[in-house]
Amino acid sequence: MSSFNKILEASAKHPPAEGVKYQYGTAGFRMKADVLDSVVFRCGLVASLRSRSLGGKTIGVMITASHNPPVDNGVKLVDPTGEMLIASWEAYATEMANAKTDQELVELYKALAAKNRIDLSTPTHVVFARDTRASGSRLAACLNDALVACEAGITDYKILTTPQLHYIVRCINTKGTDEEYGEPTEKGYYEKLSSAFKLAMKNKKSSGALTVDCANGVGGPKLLELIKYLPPKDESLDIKVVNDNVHNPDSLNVECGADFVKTSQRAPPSSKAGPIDRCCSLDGDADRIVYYFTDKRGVFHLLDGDRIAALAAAFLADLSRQSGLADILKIGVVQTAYANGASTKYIEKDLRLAVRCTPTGVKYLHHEATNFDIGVYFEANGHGTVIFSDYARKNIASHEPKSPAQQDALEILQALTQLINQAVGDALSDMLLVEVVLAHKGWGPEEWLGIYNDLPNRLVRVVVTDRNVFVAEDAERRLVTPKGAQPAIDEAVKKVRQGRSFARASGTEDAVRVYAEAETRAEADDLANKVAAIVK
Ligand code: 16G
Ligand code: ZN
Repeated sequence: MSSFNKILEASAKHPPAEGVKYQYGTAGFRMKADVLDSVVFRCGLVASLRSRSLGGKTIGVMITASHNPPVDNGVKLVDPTGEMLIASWEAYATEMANAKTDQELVELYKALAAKNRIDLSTPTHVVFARDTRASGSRLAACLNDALVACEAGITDYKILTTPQLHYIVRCINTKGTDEEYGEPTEKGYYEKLSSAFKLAMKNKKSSGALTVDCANGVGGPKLLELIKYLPPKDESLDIKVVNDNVHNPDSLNVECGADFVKTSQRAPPSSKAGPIDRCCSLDGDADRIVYYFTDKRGVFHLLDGDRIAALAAAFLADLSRQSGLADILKIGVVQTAYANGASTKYIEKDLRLAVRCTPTGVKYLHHEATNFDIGVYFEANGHGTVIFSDYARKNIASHEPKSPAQQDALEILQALTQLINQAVGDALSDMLLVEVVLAHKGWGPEEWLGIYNDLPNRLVRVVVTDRNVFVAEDAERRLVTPKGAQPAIDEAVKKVRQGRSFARASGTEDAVRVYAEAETRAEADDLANKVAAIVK
């Protein structure tokens, strides 16, 4: 049977749901799991084409819906560097997902191959994994059917965190090159992180335990595995794992996890942490993290992505100075418009580092961060990492220290280039990074909170008839249309002290989001409501 006929036959077993329009959004396809079979199947076809278009490089497919409810699922593709799929191929995935018939799908497959001059006999390799959702194994079987039909090389890594799959893709594609990233196995991932962590800690011991809320998702079992590779808790870092129940898939992201904590601005109700206890929460696929604690008066404090970026940037700037590399390494921080104005001010004025702003979505931040030698990027919601350029990596690896102090700082910096996931934001790697910084500074969460005072802010979700009329510019900080909206927002902003506000169409929901900050809580709330009324 020809390979086209095999695809036709296999596709017939995975018909699309009627009346559903699919779109590859900011983080892939994401919706109710029961309408995703055809989409995941078709993503298999796209992944194999993408792999063939790059001469057989390995492509990843991750089945997850991150912080969404348990009934949802999703699928996203990983490019050979371990970064997200390039935008032009997102459009192909959307086209394929919306093909009405099996025949139309095969015609599209052929057309894409022709358009990109893809030789369909090129060997191909697609690796995939899923989070702990109940629908994951069914969807993985759909993907597998597609890969078999188009004669792809397949490796099923079963259950992994999203960043682990990105790591594996990067390892496979760099194997045997100068850029070799690590062993393309889950064990290789733990070994790389734990040995880098040991080196970066330099025998420092963290003060007090760290409680990690794993959102009842894949981060739980994976963190428990990672802990086996870390130094004994009484010598280094004591991690208490909570919300790691993956046997009840219905508890995933429910009243716990990074999104719950960030959105509701409180600890998971199940939390047993005491005053000043350091806590953090991962999201459902462990690519996002936020820290928090409750002070002695019982007031909750969030240490979000902006704080992680500020902490990491401060530490990296110190290390590059202390190691004698400050003159040759350009360090910068990338944020989105959601970053609290106080964090931006702290980074620019106190740390004297460059700050860039991009539209929302990890791929934009990641791309912008590559313009620095050391690019720190975080969204306020906890997605982010630090990227070292080739130039930075080479200089950090080969620099000759001129004193024991320089040597010390250099060794930590070298370890950080290994500890921090270079492919994508990674909650487990980010957590170890934060722990290294806090241990070296001898800080607890209060000192970290004290680096700047957040401006009071408010986020409002506005349901509109058509979010597509909300076109933004200047990294989503200003609206081009509807006409008249931006001048009205400017007017409202002018009236409050330290005011800043913007409205942007969500990339994941049918809504417009309004953000406002100001000197006081009342002014921030008032400004958010005014801007919401303008866009409604
Ligand atoms: C997606 C993005 C996330 C962003 C969020 C914004 C990735 C992996 N995820 O979840 O970074 O913050 O969308 O959602 O890029 P919104 O457009 O609905 O506000
Ligand atoms: Zn996630």
